[in-house]
Amino acid sequence: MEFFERKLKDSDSEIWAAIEKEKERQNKNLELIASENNVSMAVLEADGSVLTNKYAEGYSGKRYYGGCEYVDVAETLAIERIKKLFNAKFANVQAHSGSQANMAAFMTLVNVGDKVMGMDLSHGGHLTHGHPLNFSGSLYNIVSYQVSPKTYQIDYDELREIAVREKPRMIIAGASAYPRFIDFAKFRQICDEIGASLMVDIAHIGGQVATGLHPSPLPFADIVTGTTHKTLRGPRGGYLLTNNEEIAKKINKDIFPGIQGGPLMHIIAAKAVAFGECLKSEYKTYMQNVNENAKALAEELVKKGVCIVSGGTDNHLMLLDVSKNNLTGKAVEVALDKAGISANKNTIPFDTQKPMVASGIRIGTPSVTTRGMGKGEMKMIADFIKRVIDNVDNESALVSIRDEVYSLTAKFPMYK
Ligand code: DSN
Repeated sequence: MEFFERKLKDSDSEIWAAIEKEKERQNKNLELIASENNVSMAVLEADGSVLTNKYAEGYSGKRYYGGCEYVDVAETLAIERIKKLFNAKFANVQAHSGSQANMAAFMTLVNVGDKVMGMDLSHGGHLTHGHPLNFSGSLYNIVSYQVSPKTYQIDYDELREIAVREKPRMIIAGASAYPRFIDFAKFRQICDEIGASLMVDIAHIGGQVATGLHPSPLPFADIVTGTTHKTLRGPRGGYLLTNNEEIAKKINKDIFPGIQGGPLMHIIAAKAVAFGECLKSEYKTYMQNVNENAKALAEELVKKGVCIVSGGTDNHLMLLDVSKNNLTGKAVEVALDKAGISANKNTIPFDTQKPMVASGIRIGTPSVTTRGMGKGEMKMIADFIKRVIDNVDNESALVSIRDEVYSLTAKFPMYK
């Protein structure tokens, strides 16, 4: 039947054109958004597969629909692979996003109205770690912790002081804009002292944890949550891990029927493909390169006089404090875009600007490393960024940087 054969280009030229343009943008631009990456054709294929047609409420072997025998295979593979990747006893791969994974972790570990302690968003945390406009901040009683004004890193003595004073029922470790190692053992000690649960969100550092480049939170956390589309280089989505069987049962109930209905089986299949890729030795090399590139980029930027929050990075991301150049994150983000470089404005600790203006720019190396770039290219990228910072209002300078960016990316092609 023609309906099943019609290509997107012929059936919806407007959406086809938008996708083609986006593909061109991804190929030509330097992608420095720390939470983005570029998936393999295998992941894209599973993502765009006929599994999108299938309803499969429930879990493998216990579904509310017939005809689930093949999607069961996909979900079981995804679960087995992620358990192996993180050395975890139990996993749920149905969370549609990191936010929904975090919501399920809240539902499993605490009750509405309970006190929960999370990292302040502008100090590196995440919306779902207690922001007042998010479910976490509106349904739970949030107390936040911040980084030290001296080191711009977590001060574990202060963290303990707040925890002992406030006695939260749960503490959240993990961040979306924190470039330093996180000491999960210390978090556990503090939680044990006050009888709190520990939730760890590794949405950003999942790749480092999976490859041993960052200590694992699994031995310490009651629940670990994460996303599959950042350093793990998979489709957009979330997951939850635990080593506790009772908690695992509760997580499964809280994801379905608690929060979600039918799981996205095409996404779960694509997650399985990505986890399979992460289990290969070449993924470890990739993650080592991601971290080395980030370190090299941060060092080059510091050499050029750009201020990096906390002075450097231990992972794939860094925060530039552009207030030191009398600029806002917003102005630099726009200028970088004009130069063919995608990044995002980000509040920095103790920021005096509103989030939509911000004093920082967050950049990361997962995408450029996937393209095959190395230390030589990081030097060039640092040079591009510094020249953009020096020329935010100079349109012709930005256009000429963009030409150089396009020549660089042309040497590292991605999707045809
Ligand atoms: N996870 C966030 C990021 O790091 O971009 C978005 O919610």
